[in-house]
Amino acid sequence: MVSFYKMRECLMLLAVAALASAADLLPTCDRPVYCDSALLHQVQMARIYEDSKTFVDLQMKYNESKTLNDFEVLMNDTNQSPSRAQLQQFVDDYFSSDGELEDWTPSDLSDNPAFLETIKDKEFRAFGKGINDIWPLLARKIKAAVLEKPEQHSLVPLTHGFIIPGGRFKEIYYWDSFWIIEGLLISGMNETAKGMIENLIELLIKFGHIPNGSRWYYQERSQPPLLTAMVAVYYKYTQDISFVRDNIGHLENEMEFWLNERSVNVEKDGKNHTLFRFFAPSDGPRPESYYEDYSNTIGFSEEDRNNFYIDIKSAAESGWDFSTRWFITPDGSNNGSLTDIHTRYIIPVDLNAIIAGALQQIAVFNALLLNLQKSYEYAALASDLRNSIEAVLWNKEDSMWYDYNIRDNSHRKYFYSSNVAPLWQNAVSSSFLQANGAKVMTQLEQSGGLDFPGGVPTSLIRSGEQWDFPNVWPPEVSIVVNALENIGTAEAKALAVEVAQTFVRSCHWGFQEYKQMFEKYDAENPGKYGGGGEYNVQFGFGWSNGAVLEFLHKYGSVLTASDNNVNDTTAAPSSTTGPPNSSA
Ligand SMILES: *[C@@H]1O[C@H](CO)[C@@H](O)[C@H](O)[C@H]1NC(C)=O
Ligand SMILES: *[C@@H]1O[C@H](CO)[C@@H](O)[C@H](O)[C@H]1NC(C)=O
Ligand SMILES: *[C@@H]1O[C@H](CO)[C@@H](O)[C@H](O)[C@H]1NC(C)=O
Ligand SMILES: *[C@@H]1O[C@H](CO)[C@@H](O)[C@H](O)[C@H]1NC(C)=O
Ligand SMILES: *[C@@H]1O[C@H](CO)[C@@H](O)[C@H](O)[C@H]1NC(C)=O
Ligand SMILES: *[C@@H]1O[C@H](CO)[C@@H](O)[C@H](O)[C@H]1NC(C)=O
Ligand SMILES: CC(=O)N[C@H]1CO[C@H](CO)[C@@H](O)[C@@H]1O
Repeated sequence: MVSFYKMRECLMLLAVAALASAADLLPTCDRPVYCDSALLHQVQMARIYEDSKTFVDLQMKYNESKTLNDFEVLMNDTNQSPSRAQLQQFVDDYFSSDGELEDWTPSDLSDNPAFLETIKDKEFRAFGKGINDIWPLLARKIKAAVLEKPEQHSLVPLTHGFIIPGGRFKEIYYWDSFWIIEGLLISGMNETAKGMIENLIELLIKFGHIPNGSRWYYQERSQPPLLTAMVAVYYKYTQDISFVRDNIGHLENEMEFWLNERSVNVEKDGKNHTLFRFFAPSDGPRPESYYEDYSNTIGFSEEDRNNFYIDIKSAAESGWDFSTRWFITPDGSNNGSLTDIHTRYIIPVDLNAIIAGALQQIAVFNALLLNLQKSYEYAALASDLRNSIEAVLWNKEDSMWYDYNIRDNSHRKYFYSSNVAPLWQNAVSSSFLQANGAKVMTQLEQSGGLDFPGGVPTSLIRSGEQWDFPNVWPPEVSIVVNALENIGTAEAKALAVEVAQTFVRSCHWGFQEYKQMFEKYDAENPGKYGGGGEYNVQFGFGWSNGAVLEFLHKYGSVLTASDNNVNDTTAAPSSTTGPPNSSA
């Protein structure tokens, strides 16, 4: 591991170059059919499918060179402008939607996992069982056909079976997997959880980083780097030290990627700091949202268009696709629209907290493995980053962390659920926590973000984007609850329980009403799903199941399905409770 200090000089030069120019960009991926070709452009712009992701998920019937060559013939025959019907015909002749994944029954699935016994409220116990019963509906493995001709698929083959988020997200996704894995471990499915982690490590080995999801067209984008946190939670449940020993090198490699490719120097109060941002510098629209990205840039200059594509992919890398968090208007505010997206100029609180947490965890793992020198080095890196987070992202007057705008060196003083991520990731020193923990809690209470009956929204801005008000995203509720918990005071713990209870009740109502778990919820309407953004709400849903199981497991002895149940934890399940009859 090269130290921050040795890297610093060179990184600053790189960062400045990257900020200055969008030249010399790589294509989105090494598979032209799926990422960078006239074929992709024509098919996506003709809107052969309503959802742009549908086309890039098809498999080729012939090899890549035949497919591209025959398409060129069609282009030549039609004076470079094939009709919609001709394109449809080509797609039908050259692609198939046979399906690349098949259902899979995890061998460690249990009908009645032990954690259910610890849930006092009977309705919630039934809810926990209902969610446990969803796992097999979301379990997939790769079909043998994909392994025979992997070059004819956008899907990247993986060795182990896995749990998908659900709906249009039918492959393995990176940060979703953190909450899925925690849920699996609570359900007693330690082998499935381990297989999920091993799959992500296969992707890391193949690409040098973990892409957004297991598709070639996600190649150049990663996601919030929670791999180390996944290994930590797996270790917590299994004490499987040999797994840690076998994989610690990969965890270190992932940190190297972020350090080399995603760090920037930030000068503040006469001091230089190395911090991290989301940044996916590659050419062209996102293949799976090609029509949307291309249409958004009509009328742009070439430079603005390239910058837009990079910032939109960088925002997708954040997991928050999309949100006012990434908008910078000419006056520097977040009150804009998608064309104001400037992700590269924003130093995000959550990303930096996650990396600080990972560096510290790698130090702990190395200590357990008796690699003391390495442990010491990583602890120093973690401490360095914690100090930078405090120096740059912490706002003393408001007692809160904020994303930082490096274009005009200012805090973005808005409520975002991600603001408290340093507490979640233990990315604060204990003296800092002592001095400020209670103040952060007060600030959070006064922000208004905890005042909604459907859970904690990601922001308080009704922008129409899916990572803004009124949407409640399950992983973010988990971040806020754990942040409160980690403040450590009795008041903060009580508030954590309250926030968890509001959210679990909301999901429970939704589950009773619709027999579904949603990918996102509505802060103002408990049990209803959220909307906005570029696709419809998805069912399933991996991280929602994980977050609810986390809360039922953590607080099962005190949570209640309704105020009436407070003194009657054996209340009969309401007549509408039942298993989900469908999913994904
Ligand atoms: C692709 O398929 C064509 C026709 O089936 C064949 O002639 C060609 O050799 C193949 N090319 C590659 C690179 O496999
Ligand atoms: C398409 O037309 C161009 C220009 O005439 C030619 O160079 C190219 O070989 C043609 N492509 C195919 C696949 O026939
Ligand atoms: C997973 O859990 C089972 C049952 O508790 C146990 O027998 C097994 O050893 C565990 N596997 C690992 C990798 O910890
Ligand atoms: C921070 O880095 C810049 C760019 O290398 C350098 O000019 C500046 O002197 C540094 N500031 C401090 C306080 O070290
Ligand atoms: C945001 O911009 C819109 C349209 O320009 C304006 O109506 C609204 O008042 C602005 N909101 C804030 C909070 O500044
Ligand atoms: C539950 O019991 C406590 C103590 O007996 C009582 O004060 C409270 O009103 C009861 N709550 C409900 C909802 O019945
Ligand atoms: C837009 C993008 O890059 N693709 C996906 C990355 O993964 C998340 C799921 O975590 C999706 O929401 C994005 O659409």
